[in-house]
Amino acid sequence: MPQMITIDPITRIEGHLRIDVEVDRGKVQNSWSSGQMWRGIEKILEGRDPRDAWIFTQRICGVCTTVHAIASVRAVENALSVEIPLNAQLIRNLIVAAHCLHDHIVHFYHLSALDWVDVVSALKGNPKSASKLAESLSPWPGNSVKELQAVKDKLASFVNRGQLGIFTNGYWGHPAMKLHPDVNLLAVSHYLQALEYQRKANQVVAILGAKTPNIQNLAVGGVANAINLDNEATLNMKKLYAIKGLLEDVQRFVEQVYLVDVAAIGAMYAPWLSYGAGVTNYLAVPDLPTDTKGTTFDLPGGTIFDGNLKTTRLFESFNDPYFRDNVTENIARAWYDGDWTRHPYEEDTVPAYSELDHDGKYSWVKAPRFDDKVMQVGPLAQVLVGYASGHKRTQKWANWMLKTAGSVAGAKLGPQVLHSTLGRHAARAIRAAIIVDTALEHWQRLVENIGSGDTDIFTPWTYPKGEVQGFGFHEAPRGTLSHWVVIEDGKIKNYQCVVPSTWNAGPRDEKDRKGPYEASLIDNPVADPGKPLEVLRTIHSFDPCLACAIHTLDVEGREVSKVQTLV
Ligand code: NFE
Ligand code: MG
Repeated sequence: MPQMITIDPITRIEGHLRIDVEVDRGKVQNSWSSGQMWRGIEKILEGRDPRDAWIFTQRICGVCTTVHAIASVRAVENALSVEIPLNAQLIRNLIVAAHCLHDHIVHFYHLSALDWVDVVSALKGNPKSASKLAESLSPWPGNSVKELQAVKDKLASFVNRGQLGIFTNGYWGHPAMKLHPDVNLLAVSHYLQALEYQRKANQVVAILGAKTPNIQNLAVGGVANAINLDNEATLNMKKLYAIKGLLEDVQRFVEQVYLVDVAAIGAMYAPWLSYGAGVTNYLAVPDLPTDTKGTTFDLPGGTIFDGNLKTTRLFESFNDPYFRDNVTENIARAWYDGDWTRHPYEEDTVPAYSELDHDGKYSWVKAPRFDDKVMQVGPLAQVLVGYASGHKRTQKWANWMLKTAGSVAGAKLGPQVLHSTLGRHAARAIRAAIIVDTALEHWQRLVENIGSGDTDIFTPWTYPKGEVQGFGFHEAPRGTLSHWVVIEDGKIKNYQCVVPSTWNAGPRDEKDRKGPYEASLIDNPVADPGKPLEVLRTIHSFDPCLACAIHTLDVEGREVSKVQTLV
């Protein structure tokens, strides 16, 4: 008998996501992804000054505030044809790189590792053999017997007091948990250490952005970081060297802990390299621009269709018509008035809630499409585009990952294994390594540019009369983010955000094609329908953020039925 399992809300994510799966013969046969809340940022922006849009849009989400600020200023600058100074470009790049490092570390350790790591089993780990295993894989000084013993003692004291503190409510002892107690002990100790390193990355955002979450230093036309090496209050060598030190600490953690953990844990769960592919059309946008116009980038972006790396086509600039002309959103199955497919410049936002109906409308999330195709976005898309296009850093770290995981698993792994649930985790770690290396290089460029006497941070501009439109994209931690703005006589006429989690969490469309979350769940095993851990594994691998996906919160606070509340 098929069984319907509802997980509502899915937690250890940002926002409110409901997943329904139909399970039969131990496997998922059908699935629905539903965003369960609504806000109105895009409506709030209508009629306002486009210079303020970045401040509003970064309130879309409590997790990725920065990314909406960046996409917004890029969109308005694109509409006004404003070119920003090199210092501004590099300062923005350092902020988005650091934000992304914080985000990827938090995602792996704090939001998803406990789908794979059994905290209670770590109590049976042996600090001596765990340390020996770790030292065979990495020079990280935090893997000592003493360190691991301390973590084990801390865990034991939680359990002896009858509570696991932050680790309460996990699926401990679930049959799908497969790691050796020593590996669980190591992973729990890295979970705690990761808290320190995500903070270091975020400190970089705070130093340059003046505050985090919700940076304060942007302006349409540049940044507001005055540069004067002889002044305590401005961006000076002291602050620049603090940033360098923090990034180097994070780089060591990424190389010696994060990458190694993902490779080793991934290898120990090898069957998950064949579940969860779902949609294998991929979309990523280029980022970390190296010039003032946005025509050269250190992170490539583009499209891949049907999982075929030979189809890779790159986006060339912040103005590329291949991106601009191919994005649409469809609302046939989403709670908005109508059933249209429209380009973001042409969209309107008219909420129309009705009951959740699997055969009709069932989500607040729209269904974005690229050239009428369902696309998966996120680190995997970006890494595959980089790998296929010969991007050196991507190839270096992706090959490292495949080789290391392969040697632990005792198998030869090629890039095709990345189309999977674990592939998304691997890609996020690979991307963190690429980004921290690139950030340090951009730090060097910034210091050299300032050293050459350039302290320019802002390009003055004025609003044109009449109507102009622009788009800005950013490869955010969860994937391709784009903001679209129509400006009339210096006021916002229309504003649309097409967000990474919207691409991935979106519902079916007018042709009944499933979105990426939905498609990725088909054929996932489910050992115990009362504890659908495997469903969480695949959904968490995307790093869902529903606040972003819907950028809207029901003002009437409509309650939806909670069938099951799980970790
Ligand atoms: Ni709210 Fe976000 C990112 C954006 S979402 S976390 O990354 O944009 O999908
Ligand atoms: Mg939107």
